[in-house]
Amino acid sequence: MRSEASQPLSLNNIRVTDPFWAREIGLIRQAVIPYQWKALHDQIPDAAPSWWAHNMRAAARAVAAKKAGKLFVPAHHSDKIETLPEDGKKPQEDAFYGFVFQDSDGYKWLEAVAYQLMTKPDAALQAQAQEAVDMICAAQEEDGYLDTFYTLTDRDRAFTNLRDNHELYCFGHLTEAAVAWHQATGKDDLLNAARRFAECIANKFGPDKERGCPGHEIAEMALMRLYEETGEPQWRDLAQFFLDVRGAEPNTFALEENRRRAEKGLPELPVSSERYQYHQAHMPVREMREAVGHAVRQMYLCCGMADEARLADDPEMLAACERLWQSVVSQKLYITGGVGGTHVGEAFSRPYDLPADTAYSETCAAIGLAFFARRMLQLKPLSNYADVMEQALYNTVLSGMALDGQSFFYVNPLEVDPDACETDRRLAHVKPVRQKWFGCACCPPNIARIVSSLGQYIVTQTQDTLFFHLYIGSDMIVNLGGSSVTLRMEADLLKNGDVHLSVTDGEAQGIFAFRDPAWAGNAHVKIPAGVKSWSENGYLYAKGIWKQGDQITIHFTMPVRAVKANPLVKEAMHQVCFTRGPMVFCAEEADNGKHLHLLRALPDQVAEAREKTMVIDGLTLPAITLPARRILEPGENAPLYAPWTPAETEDTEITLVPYFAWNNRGKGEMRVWLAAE
Ligand code: FUB
Ligand code: ZN
Repeated sequence: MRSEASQPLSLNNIRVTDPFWAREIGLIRQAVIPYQWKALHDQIPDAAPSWWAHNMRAAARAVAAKKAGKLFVPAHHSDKIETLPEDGKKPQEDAFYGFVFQDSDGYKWLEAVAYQLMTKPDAALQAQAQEAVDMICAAQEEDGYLDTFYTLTDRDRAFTNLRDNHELYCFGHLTEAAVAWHQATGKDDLLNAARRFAECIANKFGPDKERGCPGHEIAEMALMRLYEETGEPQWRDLAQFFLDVRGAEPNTFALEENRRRAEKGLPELPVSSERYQYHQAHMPVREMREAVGHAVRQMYLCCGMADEARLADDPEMLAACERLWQSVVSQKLYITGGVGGTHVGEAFSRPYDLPADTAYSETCAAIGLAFFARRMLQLKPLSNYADVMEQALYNTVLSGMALDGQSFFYVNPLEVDPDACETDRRLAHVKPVRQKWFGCACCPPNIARIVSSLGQYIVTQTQDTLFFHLYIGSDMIVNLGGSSVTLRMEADLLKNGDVHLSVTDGEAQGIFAFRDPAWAGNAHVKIPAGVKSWSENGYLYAKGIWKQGDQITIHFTMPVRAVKANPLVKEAMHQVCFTRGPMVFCAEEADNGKHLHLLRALPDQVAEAREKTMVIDGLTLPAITLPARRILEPGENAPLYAPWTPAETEDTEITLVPYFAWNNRGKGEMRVWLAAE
């Protein structure tokens, strides 16, 4: 273990009280979790089916039949599955439906529930989650294998297509849920199921066994977590094996593909790694420099790598993580904290290719970036990691869910014209309104789990230092240098940059380190007399003996900022975006009329910006108004082209709302980047 690494607090020891975020966490508990439970059971009218409960129950019946020595005849072969029953047909009871990774949706739901239970016990919710746990355990095969797709189609073909068929991905999500459930309830039913599946995997893959690695990463970080929870080193070893075999020659995905081709009498393909960028298997991970391929996969891989860097104190892996981080934040990050510039492969595009209207920016990818950032913070407290984590959380992660928690975005563009989305197939991936559910529903339960575990992103600690990464109001119990203190942080960044920390109980000696956010103007800090303070890597450190009644106040000024992109971002050339604190603001048709591209913002007059509030869906949110100009709309008979003349404009005012809150007032245009005068 890297000696100076910090750890998040257990969710038992931190309670979010922030006016905005406490509402979000409550919304997940009261509205989103019940809604998603229904979705997993296909009980949301007019929504895409989930098949989760169907597949789990069907797999449990198959497993029971096999245990009883009965012949189980699959309804489909694994090479030919149906995502939907044929038109008008009832689903077959013992058939698998949906994407191969459908199991993971319920695992994420369960993980979210576990975090909620840690924050606040709830017998009814726990009983519902227990039902899910029992369903999952019943679907586990005798040898520990647990993946309903293969159980219901063709178990003999398990582990033959790690590249595409996601059984290690489902294992990863199962394990994440199992650890959270164990921490929340002390129960080891699901943890044992995860362990048994892990054993089944470890019996097959490893340094002296078959070579192979996950086609969609997450097992790496999940195994590291299983190791941290159980102390059983074989799980860290398996994670390390998966990391090191990835991209090594001969490429394991190519080998398995050739085995499948041979069965069909097809010629072999080259076994080199070059063509596996999408899966981040194009080179050994320790050599990676650029974030490429499927964005969620890349982010989850980075998490596993960062865990390895921390848990094995592996400097080579840390250096690779730092390079990948730089690649993302200096060339491939949307201002909204999203990643993944192209829908082709749901992937990172080339450097600086960050289109606004065709953006992919999958909600899960922003969540993955926040996971990665927290892990980098654990390794080294540099404020840039927290800045980006905050940027992802306050913007793209939140925009993935409606303010009422009943509909979701998978893709998070920075510019939307509903007419274009509905008529132009190049924009088929961009939905102008949030959806009730998705055939591929990875994002909604991912939002539920990250928001429910928000407490783990606010602070991390070493033995003697508590790092305040996010200014989100919360109460916490912390052990510093062997003594326990209770702290209350009050903050509400939706309103202003005032942060107030008080020691409400106990006494301890140690250091508090406060991040100086990139968005802050000036910081005015008041610390008790006699406390030594200094600044380092974007954190203000304060060392002293902290006792009940001690107070620290920080006032960060939070001006409205006009922001431009690096000129190499072609899509944002001559455009400006307005931000305040961690929030990116956008213009919506509801406030500014149609044809938002005709607006000309005036970045030089940003000092004229007026902050106000606006009630959207019953929630009071910050808004900004700014002086602007608007190009006059051409008359009906205006020619398509005409000799150049300066555009005719009129003075106007634009109103901007937080990006996360867009599309909560019906369908309409939206723009983050506005043409700059
Ligand atoms: O493949 C599993 C999940 O489905 C990915 O993370 C998402 O991008 C979606 O493709
Ligand atoms: Zn997703």
